[in-house]
Formats: sequence, C-alpha cells, structure tokens
Amino acid sequence: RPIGVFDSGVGGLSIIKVIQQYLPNEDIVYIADQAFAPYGGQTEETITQRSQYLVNSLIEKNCKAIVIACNTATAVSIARLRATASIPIIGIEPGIKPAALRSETGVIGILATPQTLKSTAFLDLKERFTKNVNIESQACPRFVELIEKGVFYGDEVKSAVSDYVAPLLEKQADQIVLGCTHYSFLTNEISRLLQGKAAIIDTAHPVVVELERVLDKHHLINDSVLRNTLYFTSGDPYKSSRVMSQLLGNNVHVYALSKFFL
Ligand code: DGN
Repeated sequence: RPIGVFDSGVGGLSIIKVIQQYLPNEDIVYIADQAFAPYGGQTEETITQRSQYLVNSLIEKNCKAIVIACNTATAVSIARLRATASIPIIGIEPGIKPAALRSETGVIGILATPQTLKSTAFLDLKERFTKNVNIESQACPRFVELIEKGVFYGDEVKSAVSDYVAPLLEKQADQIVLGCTHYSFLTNEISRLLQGKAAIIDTAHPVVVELERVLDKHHLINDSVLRNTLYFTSGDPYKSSRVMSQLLGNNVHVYALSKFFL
C-alpha cells in the first residue's frame, strides 16, 4: 500500500525527495491542491475542509499512512484530521526547537506563511521557547507564488529573499527556520544571502525519520516491487507537470485529481 502525501501545491515535493531517498521501497501518492493554493491566504475553515477532502481521497487510494507535507495545513487542521482518520497522520512543524538549541546569538528567524504564523498551533509552539530565545517571525507570501510558477532562482527570487531574510540577519538571527515546505526550494538563494552568518533549519528530514518510525511501529514498512510515485493535482495538470518536473529534476507526469477521485 502507498504512503499518501499532500500539500497546497508543489512545496511537498521537498518531502517527496527525502522519502524517495530514505524509504526507496515505498510506493507514494502525492496530491498538490493547486486549485486552492496558496493555503497561506485561505481561511482556516477552507484549509480544514480541503485537508479533510485530500485525506479522504488518499484513503480511497488505499494509502496506509499520510504525510501532511504542508506546515500551514498541519498547523490549522492536524488535530481534527487525526480525530477521524483510521490511518496514521504525520504533520510538519517549523523547527523552532533545533534552532533554539543551536542559537548562539539567542535570536532565531522563522520564515512561514501568514496563516501558519497566525495559527494557535504555531503560537503555542513559539510560546514554549520564548524563555530561551528571541523569535523573529517573517511572513513570506511571495515565495510560494514564485515557486508555484517554477521560479526558484533569478532576480525576482533574489529580491524576495533579500526583503524577507536580510531584516532577520540585521536582528542578529543566527538560525533561519524554513517554516513552509515550499521554501526548501530556495535553500540555495537563501544561503547565498546568509553567507554563513546564519544556518538554515529545514524539517524535511526529521519528518521522514518520524514517518519511518510510525510505519515501523504499525508494521507498515513496505517492500514494493513497483516503487512508484503517482502525482496528482486539483489544478492544471499540464502546468503542474512542467513545474514539478523542474523542481524534481526529472520528467514526471501529473494527473488531474478529479478524474481519479470523484
Ligand atoms: N507548503 C505549505 C506550507 O508548508 O505551509 C503551504 C504554502 C502555501 O500554500 N501558502
């Protein structure tokens, strides 16, 4: 049985890459909810409804576990999704804890969507560490827009990175937390700006470690002979195939979600 993974768009591919690398014998079904992207601008109600619909779609596809490859959807809806799902659900959160542990200046910067930064889940997580470090949050709405267009380098990206990240460096942040799965695709441009003055904390790897732990605990580790990843979008499959192929560095075919899940 496959592992189901979803995101508002192509950001979750940063998690797919790590799953394919560390759990190479698993089949995967990925859904990009691009008809509703970006989630950063959606209401909590819409995000929860969409997440529930995607979880149901993945369960119908016989998935054995689901990874919410989206900080926004995790922050807003994981508790409610877990309350009704019959299979394990793994979410992703900004790595505030590792950043707080590693910071020497006592200042950490968090990059995330406006919706994540407003969520109760994020505010609670932040609260747990405010005694130890000064947490500077920065909403980065332009990042998701650029990556959804398949733009992850060049002048437009450089200027967005500089607008969002340079102020955090000025505030002496020495850890920059990527609190949205889309932002992993900007790691190169962000490190270029940081010039070693701050480290980047990405939670893609820890999430896959957690996925493996959960699969193991439920005796769900697979040894598929197909080792297939199927990609679906609720948006335009033609555009999505182009952008996903670019981000993954190999050609993938993206199917229209509605044809498969009615
Ligand atoms: N990739 C998602 C996240 O990790 O928050 C959501 C991005 C978005 O839709 N704004």
